Amino acid sequence: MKQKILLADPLLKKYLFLYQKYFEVDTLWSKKKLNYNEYEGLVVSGLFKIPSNLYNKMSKLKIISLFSVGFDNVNLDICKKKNISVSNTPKVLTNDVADLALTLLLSISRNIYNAHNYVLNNSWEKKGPMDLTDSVNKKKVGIVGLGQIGKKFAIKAKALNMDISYFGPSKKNNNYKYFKNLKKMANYIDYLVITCAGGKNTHNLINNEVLKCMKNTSYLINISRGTVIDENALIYHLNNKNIKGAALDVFKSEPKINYKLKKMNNVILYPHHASGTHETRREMAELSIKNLIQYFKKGKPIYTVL
Ligand code: 8YV
Repeated sequence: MKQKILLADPLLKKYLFLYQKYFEVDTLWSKKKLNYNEYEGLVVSGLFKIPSNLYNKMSKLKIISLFSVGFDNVNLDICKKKNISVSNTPKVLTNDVADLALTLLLSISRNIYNAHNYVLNNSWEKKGPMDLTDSVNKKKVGIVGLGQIGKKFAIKAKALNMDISYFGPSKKNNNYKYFKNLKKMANYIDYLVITCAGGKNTHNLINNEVLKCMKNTSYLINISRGTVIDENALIYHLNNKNIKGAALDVFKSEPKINYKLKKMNNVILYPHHASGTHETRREMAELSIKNLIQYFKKGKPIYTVL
């Protein structure tokens, strides 16, 4: 008999047919009245904030299979108490997320968004050449959190002849420059690239004190979680041109974005879509299914968060 699982958010709609091959599936977005006590598995994306009453409503829940590598949207304390296993989808998204970090870095440096508009609104014809942009060649990039995505990003940035440094809890076995002190790194680099995990350990890690140390020629790129940055402090420093620009894939209260960010021309905004390619999302769906299958067979998913 197939296990009953619940898919939580419409982001998973496209892959419903894949889950249906192996499980009896209901979806939170259907109009159908659901009996929450039936489901043994719950699948959520990294964007889905699990309401706390859902843990209680789902009395048979055995596993939360994340359609993401990040798991800051899951209350691990409750899961531990209720003996709910939690799995995620690392590795399959690493390349695309690192690529997006690089895309944002290059786009903000070469002023792609304003350049595109410069052509569209005929400024090129009327005013002549646009303002010069910034080269990334030989520039210093500081990575906050050298995990799988940070490491992959470093390799790609190195290929652009960038000088790599990183900040994290411990020095790793590589040739990159290590900073134990984030403020010192913020002061040293031309690009601060945030790739660390979200959650309470990194909440507002990039605060006013860190931002104050950045140079007025430097840029900030965030593909981690909006919670890692004190967004009001960032807006203040961007407005005052203490930082040259920011390119952001994630936001504090996404998908609602602080209106002040929308008014700035020294930012590039991306809708939390770093893993949003056909290829990677398909692999994430397949891996989240494999996690469920292995859990139901062997009591342990392939990638265990808890
Ligand atoms: C997705 C993510 O955008 O993996 C993560 O942690 O945030 C992203 O891959 C998100 O999970 C959509 O499902």
